[in-house]
Amino acid sequence: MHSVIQRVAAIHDLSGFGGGSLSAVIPILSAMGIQVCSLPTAILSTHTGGFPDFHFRDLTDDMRMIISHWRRLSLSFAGIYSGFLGSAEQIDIVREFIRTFRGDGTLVVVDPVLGDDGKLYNTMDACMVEGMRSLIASADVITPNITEAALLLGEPGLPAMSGTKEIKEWARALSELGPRCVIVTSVPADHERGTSVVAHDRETGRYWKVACPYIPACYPGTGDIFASVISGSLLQGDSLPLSLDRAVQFVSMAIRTTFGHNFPEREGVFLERVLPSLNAPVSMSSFELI
Ligand code: PXL
Repeated sequence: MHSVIQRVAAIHDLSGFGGGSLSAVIPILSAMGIQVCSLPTAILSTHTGGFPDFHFRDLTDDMRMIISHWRRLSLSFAGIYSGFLGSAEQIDIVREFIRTFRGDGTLVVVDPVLGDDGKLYNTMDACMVEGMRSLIASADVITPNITEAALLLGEPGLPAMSGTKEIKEWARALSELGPRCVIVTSVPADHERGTSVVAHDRETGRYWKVACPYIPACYPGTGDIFASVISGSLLQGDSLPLSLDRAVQFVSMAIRTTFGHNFPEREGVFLERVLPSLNAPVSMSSFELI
């Protein structure tokens, strides 16, 4: 089984409407030929960004039961990939899950979902930030956006530019908290508009950057889409910079496909329209060493 298909434990919430979380993780990894075993952290009617009266059911107790069944089944995983967690207690559960199920060569990706645009998400607080800071110590790869990077480092503000000494410093400081690879998204670009993704691999000592094309829109769920493509790409054996390229190109295409239709941003991107492109080679590589 193991050599025929790779299996990933996906520890994320399930939001019914608005895209993101498991609604993105499952189709993306499936399209990349990876089997997804869902360990849901919460069930929501929608994501928390833009729908004020969303329904939220915490699944902390169910997670324990699911994990205990998986232990009895002696499941093993090529990857463990966590995202939005519903409570501080869940952080301890995920840490223990990693300790139990990590085998030789298991890739552990933690997307430290906490906030965006300089603010914490609705359901997050200082306790979740502290817990997430300790959880990333168990990860091989983390994918914070610039806001989450600042929160994890206890930095009061966001840096004004990428490619600078400061963002490299941040990536290095985050990797010193535990993960070998740090991938920071939504980094402000050195020119007026646009953002970039900056990554650091502690083992090679290298820093990479991929510029993201500018579009005047901000769709929820794109962070989950990005981290899912990174996870699938690394599991497929792509290098770190090629995985960055693949994820940036896929998210950009998803945003562009949606943007022309002028739908409300809170409804997310038309993921289904672009999923087939995950099986195409990276069209033009644009990563650079910084
Ligand atoms: O995209 C991260 C995310 C995941 N899950 C839920 C969210 C968000 C961001 O708002 O609300 C429920």
